[in-house]
Formats: sequence, C-alpha cells, structure tokens
Amino acid sequence: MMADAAKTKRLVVVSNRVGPLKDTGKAGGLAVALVDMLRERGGVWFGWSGQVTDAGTFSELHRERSKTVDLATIDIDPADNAEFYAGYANRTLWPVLHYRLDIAEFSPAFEAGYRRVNERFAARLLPLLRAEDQIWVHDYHFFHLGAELRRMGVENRIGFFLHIPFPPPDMLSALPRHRDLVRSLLAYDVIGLQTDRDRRHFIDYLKEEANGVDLGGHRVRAFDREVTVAAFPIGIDTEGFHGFAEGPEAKRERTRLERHLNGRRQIVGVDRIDYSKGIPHRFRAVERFFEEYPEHRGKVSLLQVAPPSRSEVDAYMDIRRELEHLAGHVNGRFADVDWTPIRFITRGFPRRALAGVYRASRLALVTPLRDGMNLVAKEYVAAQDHEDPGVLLLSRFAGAAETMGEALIVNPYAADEVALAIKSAFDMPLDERRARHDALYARLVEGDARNWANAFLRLLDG
Ligand code: ADQ
Repeated sequence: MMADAAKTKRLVVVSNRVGPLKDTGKAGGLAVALVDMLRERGGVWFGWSGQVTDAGTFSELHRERSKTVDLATIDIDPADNAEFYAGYANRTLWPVLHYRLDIAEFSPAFEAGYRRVNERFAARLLPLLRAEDQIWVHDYHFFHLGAELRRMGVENRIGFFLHIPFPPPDMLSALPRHRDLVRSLLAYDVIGLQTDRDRRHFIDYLKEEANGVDLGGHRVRAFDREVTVAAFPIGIDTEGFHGFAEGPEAKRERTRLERHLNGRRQIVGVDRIDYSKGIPHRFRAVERFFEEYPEHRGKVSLLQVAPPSRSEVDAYMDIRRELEHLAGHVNGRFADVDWTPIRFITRGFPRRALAGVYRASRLALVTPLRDGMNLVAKEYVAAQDHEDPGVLLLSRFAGAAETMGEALIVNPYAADEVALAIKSAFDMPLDERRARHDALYARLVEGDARNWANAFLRLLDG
C-alpha cells in the first residue's frame, strides 16, 4: 500500500483507557482513528484495563489480538486508583489545566502516586517494545511516562498528545513542582496540543520558566533538549458520523423525539457531567432566554443529555445536584401542563442514536467554560441534514472555536449574550444556516480524525 519506509514502523499507542478494537463506532472518532492507524502499521495499544485489583500494576498482562493489533492492559491497585487516577489526574491536573485553581487539590500523596504509576506503566511497557517502534502517548495521565522510558534506556521516537488545554504559565506555576512536570514533557520528541492558543501557552511557559527558545518551524529548545511542538486540532470521523445520522437507529430516535416534540423546536446539549462544560451557566442562559423572549415559551425546549462521570470526586456530585436543582427551578418557573422547558437525562446514548438526537435538534448549545477541543460541537455539525441544517452555538473557550468560526461564538459566562444568540439562531434564514453549515462541514472533513492522526505521525516519523 504505502511505499514509505516510515509507514512500516510499528506503532505503539499508550493511553489510560484503551480500545475497543471492534465496533469502534461505539467509542467515537478517536478510537476509530487510532485503530485505523494501528491496523495499517501494525502495533500495540497499551493502557489500563479499567480494573482495580490488589495485584495492581503487577497484574498479569491482559492481551487481546485482532489482526495486526495487540491490545495489552494492566490493572491498578486501590492506592493507585485513589492517588493516581481519582487523585493527581482528576483532582489536581484536570482542574489546573482547565484554569480551575480554586478547586484543585494539591497533595504530596497524589503526586507520589502519579509518579509511581507512570514509572510502573513504563516498566510494564518496556518488554513489549522493539527498536524501531514509534510510541505515541496520550493525555494528562502520562506526563512522566516518556521520561521514565528514557531513564530505562529507550531511544525510540516518542510523541505525546495533550487532549485537554494547556493553561497560561502564570496559572500552571501554581502547581507545586510544575517544572518537573514540564521537564518530563521535554523527554518526548513531538509534543502535540489541541490549539494554537495551547501551543502559545506552552512556549510561553518554556520561555518564562525554563529559559526556553522558540527556534521556529515547530522546534523549541529547553531543559537541554530540542523537540517539536505543534497544534493538531483533533477531529471526528466526519463522514462516518454523518452516515450514522442517516441510518435506521438515528431515524428511530428522531421519530420518537418528533412525536414527543409535536412541532416544537429542540435545543440539545450533550456533555459528560463536568464543571468544565458550563452546564449550570447554560441552564441559566436558557432561563434568561425564556425571560427575555417570552414568544418562545411553549415552543422551544432544551434536551440536556449528561451522563455522570468521575462520581467519586466530590466536585462532580456537587454539580449534578446543582443541575437537578436548576432544571427544577427553570421548569417550576416556566413549564405548562403540556410543555417542559428543560429535559435533563443523565444517561449515555448509543452513538448511532445520538446522531439522531443531534439531527432532531435545531440548535446545539456547546458552551464549556474551558475545553481542549469539544467533539460534541463537531458531531452536531456532522449529523446535520445539508439541505436544512441546525445552528451550532459554541463557546469561545472551547478549542473547537479556533477552527469553527462560522458557528455562533459566545461567551458562556454572559447569560444575556447566550440568550440573544439562541434567539438569533431561531431567526436565522435557511440560506445563512446552509452557508455556515457548508463551511463548517467542509473543514470537518479536511480535519477529520484520520487526517489528525496522520498529521501527528508525520511529524513523529521525523
Ligand atoms: P471530553 O471531555 O470527554 O474529551 P468531548 O470532546 O466533548 O469531551 O467528547 C465527549 C464524547 O463523549 C463525545 O464523542 C460525545 O458524543 C460522547 N458523549 C457525551 N455524552 C454522551 C452521551 N450522553 N451519550 C453518548 N455519548 C456521549 C476530552 C477533552 C475534549 C477533547 C476530547 C478529545 O476534554 O476537549 O475534545 O478529549 O481530544
């Protein structure tokens, strides 16, 4: 197929959650793109099994093979789960990297657990590696993994992609021992970030805190290393998702919804319950919309689909309670016997059905307070009918806003601005909706998940 020598190198992907290898449609664009790459080159996908056992990272290796791809996973133990996963990853790094110093927890035990698990994962990966392998590590769970591999003598090309934002240096410097964390990153050969803004923050950090030098052409020097740093906005399987929206499961879901809507228009929100997603702000903006534009009462409703995540972390339980309270408040204030302004569903949808939910909605509210990219924005656009597309309302603080300028870009903190944008979305004539949609869709095809992975691997090939 590809004559290119680099393409024959085996690929080793490392991420906290792995797979699935089969029916990747269930898991979304990232799994589709990674499995494609792994199949093409042959390779290993290594990560956490999702199981917490006493043997932990000393557990036997769980293996599954599908054609040219090996899935290899290990367990973690209860202390790892508390300190590495629920601790440093989700209570320290996640909030700090999402600009939320106010709720970040700094604990030496979390930090030690994080280092320990990174070291153990590197040690378990080591025997699986071959000299020519290219290694691609994903996300904030594994900042130190590359440096650990180097310490163990690994000289392969190793890349790292950060799926979440990289904050301004002033913010990151509130994290104890932040320099150690960033020094570890410099052990990778290619560091990929979601947006130009994240890349700028990273370079600024290196300049301000590590005497770093921007050498131009994606090259930077810091901590005695010279590496590649570039922005790769992640995409989805655009055509595949559009296909879902035209398929039978999506049609079934639409019919069900349309029967319920009975001629009313639907706004949709789809997010994991997470404070970074700005769901309470969104509910308040919808309240403001019904307050300011009473002509829409009884004619429009918000369907918020929000499966719980990380419920072992207090901040996540708090937000769920807050949302239930807010939805109750808005509904109590405006509902009628035959109309509920906000329907709040806390469960996941199969992806094919979700495509139908998007297609049945005239407007999507994607209003995170901070988001690495936000794939829901892309899925909503991909699911639309090209002849009669809905409108995307998108937070300026989602990474997606950098490449989706034809959406209605809003400040999610400003309820009045969001309310006005909702109104203008409903007033928008068909030709304008189509023009915006066509431009967005074309860019989504160009920047789909396969092209994203290819662009990263091209730089990793060197
Ligand atoms: P997430 O924070 O999980 O990802 P996002 O990019 O929106 O955020 O992806 C969420 C995915 O979960 C989407 O594919 C969505 O369809 C799916 N999903 C959400 N609710 C669902 C439901 N009720 N039923 C079914 N599916 C549901 C992190 C970063 C993002 C970055 C991605 C990828 O936080 O900024 O875009 O990684 O890099």
